[in-house]
Amino acid sequence: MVYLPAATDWAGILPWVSGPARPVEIATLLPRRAGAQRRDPTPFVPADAGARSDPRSLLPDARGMLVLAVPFGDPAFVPSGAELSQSTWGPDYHRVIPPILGDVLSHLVGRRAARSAVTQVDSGPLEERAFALDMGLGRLGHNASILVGPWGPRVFLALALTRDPLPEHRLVPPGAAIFHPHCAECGQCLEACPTGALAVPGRVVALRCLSYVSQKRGFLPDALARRLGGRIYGCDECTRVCPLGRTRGLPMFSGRRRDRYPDAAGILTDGAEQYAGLWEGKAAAWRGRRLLERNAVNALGAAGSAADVPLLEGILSHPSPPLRAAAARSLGRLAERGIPVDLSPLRALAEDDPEDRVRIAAIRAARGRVGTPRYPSGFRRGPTGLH
Ligand code: B12
Ligand code: SF4
Ligand code: SF4
Repeated sequence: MVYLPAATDWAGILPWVSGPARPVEIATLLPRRAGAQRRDPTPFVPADAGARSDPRSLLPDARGMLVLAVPFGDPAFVPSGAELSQSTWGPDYHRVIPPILGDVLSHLVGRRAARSAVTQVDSGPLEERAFALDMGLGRLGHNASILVGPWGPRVFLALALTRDPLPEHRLVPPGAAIFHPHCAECGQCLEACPTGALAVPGRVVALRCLSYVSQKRGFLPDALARRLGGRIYGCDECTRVCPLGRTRGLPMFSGRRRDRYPDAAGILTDGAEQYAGLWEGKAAAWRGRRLLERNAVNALGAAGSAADVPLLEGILSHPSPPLRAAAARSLGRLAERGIPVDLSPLRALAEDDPEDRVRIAAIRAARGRVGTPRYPSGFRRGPTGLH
């Protein structure tokens, strides 16, 4: 059963801040960003820094802003096998948090003002972490997330813009250091990152981040496929290790069995109706079934067993080249793990497949050189100047 507190209780149990809706000074946070954005573009971020930093790009007559942190996940959970990011556990947060924002606003400024508010939850132009920082909700972590109270990085950020001013309410005093003070002597997230994507504390190299890799359609980059391992969607490594995230999230986002132990083979074999029953309305499904299938094929190589070999062999003739390449790689990985695999279909694929990238994956798999990691994990510590 989902625990839903009465409307006015949300404001009592969730951390929030409010104040005037002024453009946020992300220049201090994004000094070297213009160049980095060119080198490291993702389709999920608008290029225009002005639109990301000015609330008027979402609501032209905005005067007040509320920023809410909604805790998710379970710090005690240790993943094994196929894995779904805790940020996708439960109902899709993009869909269920806006009404919660409305409830908190109703409590603060009344129903009428709440009804005319405009909300953004990981779905609009505004740079949510920058507003959360500026409004005093939390501090920036070396893992590039905003750390809030006993949940640390395990919070969704959500914004609401109002046409009326909101009273100023901060949790972190103005002028406090940007980084959380604990980060200076911790660094666990930097060391845990499987791809070295956190080469500079507080900044993610998006194209190397497994969360991004898991959401990008098409071929899995060869050098990152092995690092992606059993991940079906997202990556929790730099969130999971953070010692500041020690408290469970809201019950609705704390994970039922099917979230905690996703069925990778099921993603590939379920009929349309069964798939829809399990995945429709889930945050992890926003990029479509084909993407989850590709990641599931990859996950079977890392976490599957001999029972998965026939399924993977069947996928070698799938019409989707990224799936064929992933299947070849996964069969190679199972062989590497000592599971009996007939390598002749891989050799045939290496000869006959019309796609270069499939042939290359098959050649490497048949030779036992699957996705040799190019990126080192771990990190070299250096000064950031922001403490
Ligand atoms: C695009 C995006 C991604 C991309 C790119 C990440 C990235 N580089 O920002 C990918 C797919 C990789 C991603 C991954 C994840 N994301 Co994301 N993502 C976003 C999104 C949609 C936009 C962020 C953005 O504009 N990035 C581009 C630029 C501006 O980012 P940046 O270069 O890293 O710059 C920021 C900081 O690094 C820092 N910074 C910049 N320059 C410098 C320089 C120095 C010296 C320092 C110290 C800092 C610094 O300040 C900047 C402003 O915040 C936001 C939602 C939103 N609309 O804001 C969610 C959001 C940031 N993601 C979120 C989450 C939960 C995740 C994941 C944990 C999901 C998962 N488990 O798989 C991972 C975590 C990866 C990580 N360690 O940050 C949450 C973070 C919540 C929180 N507590 O902070 C957000 C806010 C969504 C939400 N509403 O809850 N994400
Ligand atoms: S790869 Fe994983 S651990 Fe590294 S920054 Fe991305 S989400 Fe964090
Ligand atoms: S793991 Fe450590 S260094 Fe990383 S964000 Fe958490 S407290 Fe900071």
